[in-house]
Amino acid sequence: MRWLSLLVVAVVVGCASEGRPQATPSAAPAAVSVVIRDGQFRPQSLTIARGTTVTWTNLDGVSHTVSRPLERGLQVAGPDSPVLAPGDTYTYAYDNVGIFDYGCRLHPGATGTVTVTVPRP
Ligand SMILES: [Cu+2]
Repeated sequence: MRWLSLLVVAVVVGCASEGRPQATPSAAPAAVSVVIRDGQFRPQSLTIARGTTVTWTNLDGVSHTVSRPLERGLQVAGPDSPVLAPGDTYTYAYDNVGIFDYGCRLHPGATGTVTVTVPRP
């Protein structure tokens, strides 16, 4: 006599909720991206509203930094990253209006400028 084995497979249905999360109006400050490629910051200059966060990503095969300049031997406001290995990122929030030059400490020819403006009311 043969017994039929009945395999009961419990199918667990993943109950993915139907409702998609609504896109909520973002109150977060704007964010922009700069890449480092071929020894240059791209874009090399950009204009942003105060409070904007800038993220640099090193897409080169060598290390770079994102460094504020020295002025009369004093550090001024601006980004001051550690050495960024290939693939690393660095983020800095510009909270003051002004024109901010920066560069790579390892490659003096690599420079960039961020102009920070007052947000529109
Ligand atoms: Cu560099």
